[in-house]
Amino acid sequence: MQHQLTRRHILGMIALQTAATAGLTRVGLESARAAEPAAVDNAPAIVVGSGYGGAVAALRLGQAGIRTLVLEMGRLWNTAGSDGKVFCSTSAPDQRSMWFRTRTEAPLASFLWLDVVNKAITPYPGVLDRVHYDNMSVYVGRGVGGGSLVNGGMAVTPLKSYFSEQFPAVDADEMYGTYFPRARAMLGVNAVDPAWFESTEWYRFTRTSRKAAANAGLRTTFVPNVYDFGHMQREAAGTATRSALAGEVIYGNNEGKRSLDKSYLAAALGTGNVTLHTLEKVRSVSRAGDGSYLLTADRIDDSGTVVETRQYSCAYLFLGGGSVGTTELLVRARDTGTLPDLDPAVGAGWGTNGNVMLARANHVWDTVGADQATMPVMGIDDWANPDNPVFAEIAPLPMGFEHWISLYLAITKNPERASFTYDPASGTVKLGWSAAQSAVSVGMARKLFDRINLANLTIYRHDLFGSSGKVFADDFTYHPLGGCVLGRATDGYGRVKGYSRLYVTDGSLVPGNIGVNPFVTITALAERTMARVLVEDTAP
Ligand code: FAE
Repeated sequence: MQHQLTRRHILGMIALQTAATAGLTRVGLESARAAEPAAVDNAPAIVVGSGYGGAVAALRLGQAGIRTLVLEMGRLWNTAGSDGKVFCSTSAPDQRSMWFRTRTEAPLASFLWLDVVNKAITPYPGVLDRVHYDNMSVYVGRGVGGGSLVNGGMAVTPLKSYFSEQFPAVDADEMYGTYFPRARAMLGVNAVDPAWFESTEWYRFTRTSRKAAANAGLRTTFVPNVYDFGHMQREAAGTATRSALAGEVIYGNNEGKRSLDKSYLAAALGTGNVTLHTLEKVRSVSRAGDGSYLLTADRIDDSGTVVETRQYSCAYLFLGGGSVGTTELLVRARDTGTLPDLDPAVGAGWGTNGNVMLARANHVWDTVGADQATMPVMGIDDWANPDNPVFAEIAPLPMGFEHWISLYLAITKNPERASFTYDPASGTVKLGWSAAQSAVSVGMARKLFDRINLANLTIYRHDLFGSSGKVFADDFTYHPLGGCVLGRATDGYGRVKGYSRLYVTDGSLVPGNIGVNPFVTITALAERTMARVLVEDTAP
């Protein structure tokens, strides 16, 4: 891994590890001595959520010497279960897999139309959640590290021209010169060794998809990742414990992946200024007469029972709950009157990054291999095609036997957007996404993959997304984006309109689509926000 660990990282990692071993739900630097930080009810700065946006905010606040409290609804994922592993495997999921479910809800629901994928589990604060709205569900990570715990690690920097199209008011030269490189370095982005890629059985599936794309005249491109490819090669050589080569990904990686608890969050804790409370869900935000923010948070136990409701206050509030987490909090605050001056643009501009999952059946001679690494390293890049811009990740489908399936997660340039609204009758926040809006993504994905099928004389698989024979999985997204769009619900730096000292730092800033997998963009934008805010806004 290119990234060098600093003393702060190491201290922070020890604190996280010791806190987990000691069963602490509050973590600070003192946790390195197995001491639980005292419960606090106020801090100069509070950060909600510990995904990419939250982790960047926590580190930069801590480095600036500002005492900061991070509130995360998920748990700390550093303790081994009875099987000696922190995370459960994808093929034999247990309670650790999903957030308070009695049955797993994996994206690929079936094989040969058979209901063989999902399993009964005990409700528990598991690491992957699927948040259901009408016509769309959103996969998110839950725990210290948010989405970094469950994602495929693809660390893609968007095309500069498309970034500028989506963020016309942001200085793209500064982003590509300063903040994208800063984000990549901090995240520990690295690339697969091309020679190893060409020769290893573990990426046969990718080479087969590359050939099929080339037969249709399409370009493929390598994409970097935050999984340590040195570790992966050692896994292949039998000198390291297998994780990416043992089918682990959506329910967490036990080895190899540089998730946020090993990068930004470890460094944040290492500053000594950051405390993290786990299993605490912020349910409302309001403002006191003196201008400070008041938060109400429910602390839950492993059964999901609320064991305590706590009040917090802070001068500076950073929202990093992710596109749906942050947007739901703010829509609720505006429409129930606790933050009535929020802009009407809060809740609007949400999209799925045009996500569609699909699979093709290859000819018998085009094998994909029984052995497949779970970290994607290549995409079909047809984004420059003005008639039908699509970037399709070549996704793994490790089943331990040859199945001749090529799986893809297509990112399409779907212009459709939806809004979140508060429903007073049910007290819930709803998303106005329609099936017709998903059909736009499907139309674009179909156009590209019809072309690939035609050139290769191959067909789609009809058996992987439930018993109905669905070919295009268009009812879920891995890439929720928008809801508090930069420059609309906020100013050009994520400062929320209508309120001072209130910031959004996560995926809700991105206007619905970014053309590639989004976490590098989210991280880089958060770096840009923090750099500006720490200089311009009065230090607490
Ligand atoms: P996120 O990482 O979701 O973090 C939000 C955090 O806030 C979570 O830990 C929540 O539990 C917590 N939270 C939310 N609400 C509250 C509340 N009210 N109180 C307390 N805590 C709260 O947000 N992206 C890529 O770039 N490359 C990939 O390869 C990739 N693969 C993916 C695969 C899967 C299966 C999934 C689900 C996603 C994938 N993504 C990928 C998307 C990526 O993980 C996602 O864009 C980022 O995690 C979003 O970062 P945020 O900071 O917005």
